[in-house]
Amino acid sequence: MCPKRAAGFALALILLVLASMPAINQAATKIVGGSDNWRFGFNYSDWAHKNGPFYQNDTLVFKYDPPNSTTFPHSVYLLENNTSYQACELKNATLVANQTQGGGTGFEFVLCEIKDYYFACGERNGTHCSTGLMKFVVRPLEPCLS
Ligand SMILES: [Cu+2]
Repeated sequence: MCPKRAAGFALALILLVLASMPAINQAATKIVGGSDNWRFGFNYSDWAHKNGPFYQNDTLVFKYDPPNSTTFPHSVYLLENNTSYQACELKNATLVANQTQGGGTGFEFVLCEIKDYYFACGERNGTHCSTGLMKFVVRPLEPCLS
């Protein structure tokens, strides 16, 4: 990009950021599972019900240790639809965060769209999703501008 255009682009970007600030200020960051983080056997559907509503541009943080000798590896997938969600079917699922991405401060996922997000752990062929309850649905609401 040439300098003149870059300057114009930067100005446009600043204006865009300023214009969208009320929405940014309202966006929340929530750690999935709270202090339980992302683990086997915690009821995440229950967590989602208790910690909603979620809004567009909110950030979900998935925290889980990278594979080691004392913990199960975990991951984060988006399942295709409600049918695959109910069955914990990973065949057409999309990998969102691999086994190591939940380490440290965790993996951040921004709820950019207003749609149903079917989250699940993809480990052990769906067993973490079904037996381990590592799944939940989120449908963000449109942020209201006050
Ligand atoms: Cu898992």
